[in-house]
Amino acid sequence: MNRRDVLRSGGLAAAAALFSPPLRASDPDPTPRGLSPLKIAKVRPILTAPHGRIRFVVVKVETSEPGLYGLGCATFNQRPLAVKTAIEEYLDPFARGRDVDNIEDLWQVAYTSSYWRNGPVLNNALSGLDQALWDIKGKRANMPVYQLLGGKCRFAVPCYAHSSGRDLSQLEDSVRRNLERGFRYIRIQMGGYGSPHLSAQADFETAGFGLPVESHMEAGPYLRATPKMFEHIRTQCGPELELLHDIHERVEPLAAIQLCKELERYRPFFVEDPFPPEAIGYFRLLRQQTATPIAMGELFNSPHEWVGLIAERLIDFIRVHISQVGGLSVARKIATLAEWFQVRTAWHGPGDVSPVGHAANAHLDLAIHNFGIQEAIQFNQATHDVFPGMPTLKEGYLHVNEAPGWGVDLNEDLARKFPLPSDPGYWLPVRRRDGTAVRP
Ligand code: GCO
Ligand code: MG
Repeated sequence: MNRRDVLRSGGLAAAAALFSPPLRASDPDPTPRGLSPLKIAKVRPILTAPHGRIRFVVVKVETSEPGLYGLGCATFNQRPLAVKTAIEEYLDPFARGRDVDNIEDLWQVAYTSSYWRNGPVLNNALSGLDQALWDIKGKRANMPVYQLLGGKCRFAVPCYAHSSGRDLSQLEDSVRRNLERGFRYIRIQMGGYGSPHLSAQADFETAGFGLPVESHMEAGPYLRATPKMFEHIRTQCGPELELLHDIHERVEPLAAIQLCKELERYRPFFVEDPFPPEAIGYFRLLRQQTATPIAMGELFNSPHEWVGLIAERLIDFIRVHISQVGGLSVARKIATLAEWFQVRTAWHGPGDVSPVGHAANAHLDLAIHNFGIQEAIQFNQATHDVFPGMPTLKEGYLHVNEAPGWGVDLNEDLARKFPLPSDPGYWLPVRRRDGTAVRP
């Protein structure tokens, strides 16, 4: 075939062949340059807290090539030292000497190396390793990770901002500020999850039950205030704005269903976490009664939690915390599964995901078709200094840079200047009036 025939037939592969003949197995050395065998030399946790009280855990994987390393997020704010131990005592000895290129194989064998699996501590450790290997692969390919995943489906990542206020006027001010900053998707809460300040009398406190730092929340005031909050913001800020809300599992399942039904008329973009993971059986009942779009999953650790919800179309947005499910390798499979069921993604992106984890969220967001929305945080300057190259938020969009891998580095000298807070980081209970603890 001559050049003109190739162009006429329109065969892209044939056209490419004119310029660069493909490698064949019979060629003397079919190994593409840049993929000479490389081994894992060390898997090391780095703990740092430049963003206030948030305890970042980042894994650094060093390789047998001096200076070539990768970073991964293993942040579990409530148990950082348990993750550190899992990495130092178990994952590092397990991974050393293995091939850096075979990410999927390494993930599979490390996953079952504890025999018992799918728990938050080990999943975070595994995510640190997994994401660091993707970072290394990007550096070896000289490409950002989103390119390895197939390239961009959008120019940048649309994000939602958080707005909160103790009363409606404070909340409205916060929404207006976010609109001015360029956000078009805004999560609205009345003074934190479940509006604890709306609940006046805490009999358990008077009785000396529990600890003074623990908070009180009654379901009634929250359930009455939330539709009014939507009504107010819709009326004052108009129909264009996309509104989101996080129930944060703080009410009984049927109360959550009633609330989702009431909110349907305000056309929320999504309502998040109506039930705790132990109550996922209620999603079927919820679905039968309302078309309010539902986001779920930040507390998930196991495929047993997300596979059925997706395959039965019981949720609209899957919002797992990528390090809690074991890393990028798992999240991209979840996204692929979800695509065929018209479930979109909304990866968990709060302050307690490290900048490396936010980069992983964003690279995946760029490359998948069924992206829905991304939760994002405006980190302080200290965090940007510790993690040079981290994604940046502009006009409601998250941008990654074009450097190979995640494009994020870690300044270890600076990271050491931000040690973890001295308290362990417990998730403190929220109690009902009589002291009963509410399960998040
Ligand atoms: C969200 C959340 C978080 C979690 C936190 C737990 O952003 O949707 O629910 O704020 O509560 O990440 O550590
Ligand atoms: Mg949430």
